[in-house]
Amino acid sequence: MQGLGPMLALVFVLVISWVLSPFAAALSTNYYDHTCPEVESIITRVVKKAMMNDKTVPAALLRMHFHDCFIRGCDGSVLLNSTAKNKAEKDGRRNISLHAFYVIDHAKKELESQCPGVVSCADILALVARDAVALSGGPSWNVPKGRKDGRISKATETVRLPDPTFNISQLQQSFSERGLSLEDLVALSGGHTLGFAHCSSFQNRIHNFNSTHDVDPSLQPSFAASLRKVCPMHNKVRSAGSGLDSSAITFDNIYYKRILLGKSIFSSDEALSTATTTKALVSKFANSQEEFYTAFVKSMIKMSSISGSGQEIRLNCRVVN
Ligand code: HEM
Ligand SMILES: *[C@@H]1O[C@H](CO)[C@@H](O)[C@H](O)[C@H]1NC(C)=O
Ligand SMILES: *[C@@H]1O[C@H](CO)[C@@H](O)[C@H](O)[C@H]1NC(C)=O
Ligand SMILES: *[C@@H]1O[C@H](CO)[C@@H](O)[C@H](O)[C@H]1NC(C)=O
Ligand SMILES: CC(=O)N[C@H]1CO[C@H](CO)[C@@H](O)[C@@H]1O
Repeated sequence: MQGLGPMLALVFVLVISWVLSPFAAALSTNYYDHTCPEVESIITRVVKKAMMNDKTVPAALLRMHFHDCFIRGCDGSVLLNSTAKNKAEKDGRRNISLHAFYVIDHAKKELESQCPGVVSCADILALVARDAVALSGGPSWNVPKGRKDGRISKATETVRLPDPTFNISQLQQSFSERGLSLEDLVALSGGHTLGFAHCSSFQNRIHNFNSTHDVDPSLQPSFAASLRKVCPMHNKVRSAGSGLDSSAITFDNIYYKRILLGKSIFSSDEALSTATTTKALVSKFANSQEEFYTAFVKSMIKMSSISGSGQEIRLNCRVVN
């Protein structure tokens, strides 16, 4: 029985490392080369078509991928519908105005007819996010692929998404929990060059800011006045709000210029200018769109690689197999 001890130990080590290793193997840019060679062109065509009908689509898709990756890794959990027994992420807090899920459905339908059961919903999200940026005038990049879809989506977990009232330490904490640095935080916040915010998301800055200031003094006064005009204290217009920057359908570096001018929308945007390191990055990106694009691509690939524990290729992105 001499040899059994080490043998058991070896088996033990193998089992443990299998359990601890993320099921997801490393992602690769050529993942579907043999199984679904047209995957990217099919998806790009669907995104282009949707954008022609609705200019809000790119912003929605970019944000959807971010919300997916921040909860349970990039595993398509944000796409799952609630069921009788389970309230899903999309019906949780901080999901306000997630939309354009139909674009994912269209892409999935095309892909299922070309290469059934092959392309994960999580990969579709990563690809549509890249297309959303590129087709809005921003940079393009090679997307690593091979994510698997998860089977769990819980509304209660969306409280773990960063809140627009967060200060710099809270933002740093939220990003570092996911392996993302301060540079990733500043670069990825540049996603706010696209899209729209409802009044409720920046209400804290324009009414009852704190006991000494009704309005956040870091807001440029006439800009604050214009926000207060669209978003009065007891706002009744549910769709009211503001573009996230002055060119909300173009992916550019104006977002950073506006932070420096006191014209950002969320406290979390303004917060980037409150610490020396992050402020230096805001200035760098405000001065050079090139530098912003390079950093954004690097950080998107990083965020987009946060691994989940998905194990299947969903056939319908809204329901588990
Ligand atoms: C840093 C922490 C972040 C916070 C606190 C935050 C918060 C928010 C909030 C509150 C909204 C507006 C929701 C509404 O009022 O309708 C929003 C919109 C948006 N966010 Fe973020 N976000 C953050 C990071 C990101 C990242 C990393 C990305 C992508 C790279 C992103 C992309 C977007 C986009 C594109 C929109 C516009 C969505 C649309 O128009 O449909 N955000 N964000
Ligand atoms: C998911 O929910 C949406 C919106 O409520 C609904 O239109 C759609 O039919 C649902 N899809 C599935 C497969 O349950
Ligand atoms: C950020 O907010 C947290 C929670 O309110 C607080 O403990 C912390 O001191 C704040 N940090 C900064 C830099 O303001
Ligand atoms: C209100 O906010 C301003 C600007 O951040 C700050 O200077 C002031 O001390 C705050 N007042 C209170 C009572 O916290
Ligand atoms: C897409 C969306 O906004 N879904 C839901 C987000 O959560 C609220 C509150 O739980 C729901 O009313 C929305 O339908």
